[in-house]
Amino acid sequence: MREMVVGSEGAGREAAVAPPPALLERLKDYGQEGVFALWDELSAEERDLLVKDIESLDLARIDRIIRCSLGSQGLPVPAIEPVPEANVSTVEDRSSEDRERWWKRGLKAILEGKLAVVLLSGGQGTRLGSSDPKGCFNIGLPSGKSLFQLQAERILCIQRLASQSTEGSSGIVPIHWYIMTSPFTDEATRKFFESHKYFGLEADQITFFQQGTIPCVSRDGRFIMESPYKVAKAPDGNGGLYSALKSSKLLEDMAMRGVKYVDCYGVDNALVRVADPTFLGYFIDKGVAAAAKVVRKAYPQEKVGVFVQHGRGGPLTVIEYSEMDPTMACEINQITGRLRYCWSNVCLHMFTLDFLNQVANGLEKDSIYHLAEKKIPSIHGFTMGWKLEQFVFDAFPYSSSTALYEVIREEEFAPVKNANGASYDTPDSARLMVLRLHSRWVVAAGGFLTHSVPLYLTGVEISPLCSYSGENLEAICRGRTFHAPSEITF
Ligand code: UD2
Repeated sequence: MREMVVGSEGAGREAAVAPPPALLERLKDYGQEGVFALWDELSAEERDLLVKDIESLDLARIDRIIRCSLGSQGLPVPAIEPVPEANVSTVEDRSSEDRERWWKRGLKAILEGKLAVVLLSGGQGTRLGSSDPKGCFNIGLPSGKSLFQLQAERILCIQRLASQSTEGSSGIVPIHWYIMTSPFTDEATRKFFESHKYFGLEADQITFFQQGTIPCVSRDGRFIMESPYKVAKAPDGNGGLYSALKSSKLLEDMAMRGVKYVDCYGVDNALVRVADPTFLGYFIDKGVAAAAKVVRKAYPQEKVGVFVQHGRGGPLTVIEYSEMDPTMACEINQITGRLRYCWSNVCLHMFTLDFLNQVANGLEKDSIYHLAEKKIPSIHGFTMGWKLEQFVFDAFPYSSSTALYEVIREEEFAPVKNANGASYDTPDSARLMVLRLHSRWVVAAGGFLTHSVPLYLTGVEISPLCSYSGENLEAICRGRTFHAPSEITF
């Protein structure tokens, strides 16, 4: 690093400015002084950008996270057990009376304004091969609707059903929709909603907020430089939700609106039942702090987390597919013949607002982040390094009581993860799941289908504005014939 230039020979030249000493000292405290390695080659403007970038970082917190996360590698994993069957409400356990009761109870709570919805939409659509936010993606349904539009219209439908569920109700009570974005998805997401006039929702019933980002680090914990004057950063995982809700004071916003329950889900599921009254009614009935919808795992290597219990009687949590021991994933329950760890996380969660407040403070102190080894774009080309993430299901161990609610995969879980051409979780596979489910609804309501290609390759789509989960279709379908592929709407 060049010393300060003095004397006549330096008069005409730009004085070589050293990095701010105090900032340099702080970086040395954390072993991150390497960010200034190219200082001498930077222009004055670039130096200013670099200093501002470093000053935007909470160095003490990031250092604690890096040390705790890298330090926890290889530590013994606490003993885990499969989830006790008593914690799971299975489809076969529940009667139609249960479902009816929960449906009505959920609609009542929604009409009372007690439910808010949180959409996790900060992920980048890397695997999908799209640079747009995943919610913008059109999976090729006859209507051409995006995932965002399908989800917005399901909210509209539930608002209508809630207002109709009580005699003399005072009309539509908007469900507030909090949409978490990241720096990669925020602008495009807001523009997409604005250009589609919020899909019929009120603009003021939607709140966009950004999750945090965190530096990417080399294997030995050093910041990776994206450019000579910028630290490489990545979103802090969908578990960044909790600190984002806290820092943006949205938990207070929810309390001010009278919210008691929060439905939290991932955007990339074409069959997601947003603001599901039955799930809400079940959740209220159980009186627990946290709940999740689960499906039976299809096969050991399926890319889903699985719920486990930390030791007998311990709290429930999820082991992500990327952190699951392959041998453990294949273990079979000798009595049932099913996978021992069979209850899959499908990113469909329900929390009480009280619990979210508890987690938002607890997780802040929890500095162990998940490490994902990725190729990070850097000044040295693509560099293998770590992205540090928190997962939304890291909250479950904070819950003294977690209930799991089995749903049928073909009705509620159609992941959109990979570009068409991949063997699973593609827009094509998700589209077919939607068309097959809705075709079954039409037939169940007395309708008939004709099709010019084999039925297993097509079907009809029912607009969420007509029906949320197959209800109220008799009047539209009975005795009528529909040609697949087509959309049935009002
Ligand atoms: C998620 C679940 C996995 C399983 C699978 C089913 C987590 C951590 N893992 O795996 O257990 O349920 O889905 O499809 O939930 N997101 C953000 N910010 C981020 C990263 C992700 O908002 O920083 C959102 C993302 O937009 C999506 C959801 O979280 O809505 C799932 O994220 P993902 O695609 O990274 O998770 P995936 O598919 O690896």
